[in-house]
Amino acid sequence: MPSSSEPQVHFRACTLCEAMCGIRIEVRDGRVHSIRGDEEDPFSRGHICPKALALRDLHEDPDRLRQPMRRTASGWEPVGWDEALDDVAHRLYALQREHGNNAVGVYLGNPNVHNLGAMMFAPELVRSLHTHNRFSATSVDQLPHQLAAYLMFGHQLLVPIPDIDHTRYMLILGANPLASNGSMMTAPDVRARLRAIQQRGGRVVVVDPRRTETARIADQHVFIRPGTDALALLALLHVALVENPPRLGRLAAFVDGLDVVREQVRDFTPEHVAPHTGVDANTLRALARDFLAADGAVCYGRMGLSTQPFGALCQWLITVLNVVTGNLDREGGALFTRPAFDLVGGPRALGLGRGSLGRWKSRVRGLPEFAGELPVAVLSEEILTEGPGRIRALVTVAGNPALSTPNGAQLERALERLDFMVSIDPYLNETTRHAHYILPPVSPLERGHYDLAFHMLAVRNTARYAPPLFPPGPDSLEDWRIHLELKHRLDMLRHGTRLKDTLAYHALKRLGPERLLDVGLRMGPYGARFRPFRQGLTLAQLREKPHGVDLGPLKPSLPQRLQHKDHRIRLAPEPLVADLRRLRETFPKARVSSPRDGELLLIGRRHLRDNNSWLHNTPGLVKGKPRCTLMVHPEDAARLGLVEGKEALVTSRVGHVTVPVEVTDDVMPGVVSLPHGYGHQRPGIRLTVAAQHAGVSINDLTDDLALDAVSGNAAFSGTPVRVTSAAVTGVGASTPAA
Ligand SMILES: Nc1nc2c(c(=O)[nH]1)N[C@H]1C(S)=C(S)[C@@H](COP(=O)(O)OP(=O)(O)OC[C@H]3O[C@@H](n4cnc5c(=O)[nH]c(N)nc54)[C@H](O)[C@@H]3O)O[C@H]1N2
Ligand SMILES: Nc1nc2c(c(=O)[nH]1)N[C@H]1C(S)=C(S)[C@@H](COP(=O)(O)OP(=O)(O)OC[C@H]3O[C@@H](n4cnc5c(=O)[nH]c(N)nc54)[C@H](O)[C@@H]3O)O[C@H]1N2
Ligand code: SF4
Ligand SMILES: [Mo]
Repeated sequence: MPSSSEPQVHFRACTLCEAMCGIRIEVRDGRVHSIRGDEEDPFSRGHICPKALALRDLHEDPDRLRQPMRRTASGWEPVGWDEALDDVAHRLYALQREHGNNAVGVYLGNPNVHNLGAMMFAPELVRSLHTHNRFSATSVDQLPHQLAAYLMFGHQLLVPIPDIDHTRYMLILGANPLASNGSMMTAPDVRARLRAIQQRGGRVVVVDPRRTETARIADQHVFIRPGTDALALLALLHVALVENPPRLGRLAAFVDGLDVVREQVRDFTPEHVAPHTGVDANTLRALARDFLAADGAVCYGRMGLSTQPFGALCQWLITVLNVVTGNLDREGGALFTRPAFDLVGGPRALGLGRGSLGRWKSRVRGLPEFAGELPVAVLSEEILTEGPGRIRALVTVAGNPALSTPNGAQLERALERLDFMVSIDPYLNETTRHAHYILPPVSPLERGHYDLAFHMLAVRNTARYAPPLFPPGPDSLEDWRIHLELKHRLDMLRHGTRLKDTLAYHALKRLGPERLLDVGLRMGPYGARFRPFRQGLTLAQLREKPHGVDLGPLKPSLPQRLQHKDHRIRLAPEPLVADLRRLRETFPKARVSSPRDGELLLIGRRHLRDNNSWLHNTPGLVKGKPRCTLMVHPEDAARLGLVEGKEALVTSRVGHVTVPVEVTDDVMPGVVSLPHGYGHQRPGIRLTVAAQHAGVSINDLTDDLALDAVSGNAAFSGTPVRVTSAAVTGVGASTPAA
């Protein structure tokens, strides 16, 4: 570890987004001097984005909490770890004894999946809470992908990944990888990879209600009305299956349900769906024709498709399109990964459950669990609605649901009603300000790192481990230690001191994430265990390869890789086929649905320099023009009297915000766009820089009642709103938060 004044160089992967770019950190005098792209990383080849430098800023941020904090009548006070952990465990357990285990809720946020220790130990903490009220950012994000994978392939993480490096036709719906750097598709330097498709004679097509950064470099951009993609996909399938013979190729031997799908798509002609989607029938036919003609085509859809009222249908139909055109499990289509630490096919104890559906239901709205979790959109009603089983205490782990979940303002009112709340988080922010305790982990540079999640989703098989760059402070704990310490205390309160719990605690503490990682690597597909006479992959080997190792391109792996017992693909899972009825009712043939008079449809957006809600405290990332603006089409602006740079009042069923207008024909007429992750004007937060770039929270407008009915995922896209000039109405404040 660096200590002398000699410059030292350290290699690791950036943990801020899914691209897992290799970075080269130069340390001088014990401080980060520079962060650059690692040219020798076989996967990212030197690529980084402006966010990488935030790793230094996070490490040095004076606002970052470095010891546990307790909220008192007179404000926050630091407190020792043992005292904090003991008190937290006691208070959680006391509430469970009095009101039942479900009185405690838990929410896991996105950064957990970028954290090796949290990936391994947060599930332990969650299990030790013995509650059905488990929530995570999954249900405001990729839940439809996981549900479709579970139903079709038998495992929630067996998600097909676009073979971006070999495809000749990439149809992208509701994703903006040039800003997001790719999602459910780990692909550092997406721009170069998309360009390469074009250079080898292929095409990139983007379907999006906004002409995004990605749409700008695509060969074709198609506007679509928010929330109607399932119809467009059905029309593509109509052309592929009804007007053409199916081309499953070798997949035909292990696909069930083709006839059901063909029957279902029969009436979804391009002509039928065109008035609803706003995409004309000729365009849809041309898309289908090009897709069918390409030697290696892939359809890929992300947030814009997952977070709409038919999110699960969208993700299902995307995969169906890839299957029936013979593009699943082939080079240039969509393939499954074969990661060194395999969360799907590896030993059960080290993997993630296959998934499950409807083992229990939420108390108030009766929504089914998926993979042990309930949709986070019900969290606030589960706190606010009286009666037995009400959530009275909450544990948040690396999450900011006040800004990241629908109707965040209502959730904040609910958080104030809790008897007890604890947050494992480095910041005093919009969510954690409601907690009684905040337990801060070490900085990202003070922990070892291996991407358990994103190697699962990467467009190439690689593996990389990095040890901590800086030794953790003397009185600081990594996330996993906080999880383990809390779990141990809860176990002891619940069961008394049992020998097996004590042994397990000490064993896990000694092993830590690194030793478990080593076991997983050895037992994985490249591991030493299966190759006794040859060298296989171990952690020790990875330690010697600081740039990571290349394990080759994605390869066909079916039917062996399928996780249903019969190793077959279920093309027409019952819950998804059944949901087509709701789609038909929502978009009847006879009548074209249009937004109610005067209503616009709100969609979100991401910017390269934002990272969900929590990177706005980094000066380098918030400088420049304010980015939290409402994009409005010129026709709508003129009709509504909205002026560039002037404030508009945006109102939805659940709240209102006031935000500057940006007039641009990059959005479709009838559609407005706000970024998510802003809204730092809340009192009591300790985010000095972010508070000066507060913006407003889109989730003060999004509706906790708007869900994808099958998956329970939040349906952010297409929130109906009214927009007026704030100058006219004279309203000047955004939705008051608790
Ligand atoms: N309207 C709308 N809402 C959205 C989205 C959208 O597109 N539109 N996107 C959704 C998506 S895709 C996601 S993933 C969610 C994200 O939702 P969340 O995960 O709830 O929110 P984040 O903004 O990622 O906040 C992460 C929190 O973790 C803390 N943190 C950061 N690093 C660490 C760490 O190493 N350890 C610990 N313990 N804490 C850490 C931060 O301080 C912050 O409080 O938001 C969703 N919300
Ligand atoms: N810079 C940056 N990078 C990030 C993040 C970040 O906050 N900032 N967040 C990370 C996370 S957690 C995630 S999950 C990923 C998300 O990665 P992406 O999904 O690629 O990111 P988004 O920008 O949300 O892209 C969604 C797109 O869907 C479009 N859209 C909205 N509604 C509809 C619709 O109804 N139909 C169609 N066809 N399109 C629609 C939007 O206009 C937008 O362009 O990004 C990750 N990377
Ligand atoms: S693209 Fe993502 S992983 Fe790469 S440097 Fe930027 S934030 Fe980090
Ligand atoms: Mo996400």
